[in-house]
Amino acid sequence: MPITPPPERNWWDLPLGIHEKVWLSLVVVVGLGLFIMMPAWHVLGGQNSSNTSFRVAPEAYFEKTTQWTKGAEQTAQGLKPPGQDVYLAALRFAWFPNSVVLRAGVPYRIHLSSKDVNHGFSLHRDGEASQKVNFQVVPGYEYVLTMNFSNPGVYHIVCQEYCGIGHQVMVGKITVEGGD
Ligand SMILES: [Cu+2]
Repeated sequence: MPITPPPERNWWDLPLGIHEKVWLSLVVVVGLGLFIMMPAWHVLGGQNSSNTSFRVAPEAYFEKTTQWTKGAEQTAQGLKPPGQDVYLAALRFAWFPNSVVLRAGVPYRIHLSSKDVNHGFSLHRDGEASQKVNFQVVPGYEYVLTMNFSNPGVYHIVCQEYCGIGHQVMVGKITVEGGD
């Protein structure tokens, strides 16, 4: 790499060298490829998120979740939903309810909303470092995610958006039982 300027002062008027042309072409091709992948992956991607969302008053959503918990079956592992709808409310600094029990292979509609500030819904399977999903949970909006767990196990719900002094204790749990 040169550490002194070229002897000719107007070197920017000189024609491009072959190496510069090759590298610039590569940059354009890679940039275009990544740009095209954005809309293409929307159609071709196998793991696109499936959420719909609509406006809801935070108090109304919390009330709906409370009613839902009353209709769910209480087990040692958490609440078993009566149907395929699951309601989770995020609030400083907990998930309500904080543990639910689902079955593998069943498509559930997971409803999410926040009672107070912006939270994040992310899932981490027990013993695995990778994160499965990550969604914003904004107050005033109800999100409905269609989720079908293919693998039984324990999934930790971790708030992924810094929401205040107790953010680090804001965890919940989804226990997925075998689909046999
Ligand atoms: Cu939070």
